[in-house]
Amino acid sequence: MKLFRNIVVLTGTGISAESGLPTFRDSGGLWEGVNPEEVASAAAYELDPWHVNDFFNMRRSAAQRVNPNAAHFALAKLQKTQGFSCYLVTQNIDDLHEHAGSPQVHHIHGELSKRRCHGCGHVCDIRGDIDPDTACPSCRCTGMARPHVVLFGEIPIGFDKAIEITRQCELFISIGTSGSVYPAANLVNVAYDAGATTVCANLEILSAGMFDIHIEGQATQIIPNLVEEILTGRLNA
Ligand code: BV8
Ligand code: ZN
Repeated sequence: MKLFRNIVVLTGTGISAESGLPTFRDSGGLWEGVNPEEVASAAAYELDPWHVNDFFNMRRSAAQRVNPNAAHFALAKLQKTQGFSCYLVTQNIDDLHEHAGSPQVHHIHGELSKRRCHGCGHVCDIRGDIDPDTACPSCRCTGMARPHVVLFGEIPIGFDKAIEITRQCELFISIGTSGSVYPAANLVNVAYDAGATTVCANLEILSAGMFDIHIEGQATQIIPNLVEEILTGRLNA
């Protein structure tokens, strides 16, 4: 057993599934019957911005109707416990980690609760739908509002920083992600190559990536236990 104090956690949609938000690749997921390239790619946005906006308006309205679950709360507790450093990187665009009290959340794929001006890049908060006539508060132009979300083909937000912090961690935990999307899916390899212990906590066991430990199950069951093991130095690594 070992006490880990310098931790990086990467989450995916699986951690929000029990809050009622769909994942992408499970049955009934967001990509079932939808071609991601048509609603979540840079090319799709250039071709038909309002088709892309509609897709994320639907996602934003769903995300505003759900609450964080025990897994989100457990991670917030780990982050707030004296003596532990836990850097949270999420691929999720919902704000359930924030609502669970996480003091730091790095959204490498953006956030539904923010919109960006396609003209000047100004980012501001948004609650309801993005509509075509919304004027940018900075450059005042209309018809250029888009979700502040990283589409396929776009550059993840602050990824160099995520790599830098992952390189220095002792423990890397991947929660509720299929590891299908790059470069996020590479973070476990960065941690492994830097000598960290790597943990995959997921509903299904993944063959991808260099994981030392696999914990299979629903996030609300396995994550509170995992956090307790980390806090009490009982993680069997
Ligand atoms: C980039 C937007 C250059 C917001 C997302 C060919 C090969 C390799 C790579 C590529 C390629 N062709 C193109 C690429 C690059 C591409 C990519 O990786 N494509 C994939 C599909 C092959 N990547 C990009 O375009 C990225 N940009 O590469 O730019 C660059 C690179 C480096 C540095 C600078 C520039 C941009 C990627 C971002 C795309 N935007 N989302 C949104 O809609 O949310 S991706 C989207 O899918 C998510 O954000 C997330 O990142 C990704 C994966 O989703 P998951 O969260 O893992 O969800 P999934 O359904 O897949 O899995 C859920 C898991 O949870 C399952 O395993 C399930 O078992 C588990 N689960 C379910 N329930 C529970 C559970 N676990 C626990 N408890 C439960 N209850
Ligand atoms: Zn603007």
